[in-house]
Amino acid sequence: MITQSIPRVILVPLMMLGTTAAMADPDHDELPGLGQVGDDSHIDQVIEVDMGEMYFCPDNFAFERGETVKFVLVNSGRMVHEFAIGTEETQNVHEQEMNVMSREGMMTTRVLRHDRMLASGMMHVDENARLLAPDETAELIWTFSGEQDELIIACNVPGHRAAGMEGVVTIGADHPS
Ligand SMILES: [Cu+2]
Repeated sequence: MITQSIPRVILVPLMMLGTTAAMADPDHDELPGLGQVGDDSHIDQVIEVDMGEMYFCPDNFAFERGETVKFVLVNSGRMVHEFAIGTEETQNVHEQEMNVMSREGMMTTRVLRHDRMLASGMMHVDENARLLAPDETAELIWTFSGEQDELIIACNVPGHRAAGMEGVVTIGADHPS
């Protein structure tokens, strides 16, 4: 687990890095029910998602099971925003981590402090999420191969999901392979 995580931290540009404290959590990489990181040579559709205060546009997605989607994420807002794919449970865990980051000064409403995240060990690649500063763009390629029929897209920056920054993913019949 550790040997896998360390190279990812080094290879991925800072703006692509997700943020959780779960590096030591043995269950973290399993992402039960969510699916998996997609192969960029086999993308079924590309969807641009505009993120701002306090919305995702679009915020309602329907995919076939096994479909690979490239999300092009654009933070056109004035605040830091996150795009995280998860279930109610994983989003709640992630929100608690984000609360800690906010409290500890690793991020403000408008700025990501990558140096402080690094220093506290709270920065590594979160495969199913991207955290974007204002005007940042990122990509997330995901294969919706998990068992869940419905997933949640959420921004777990403190207060944002409660203010409406969430979306729904419905997963239907199997995608023809
Ligand atoms: Cu947000």
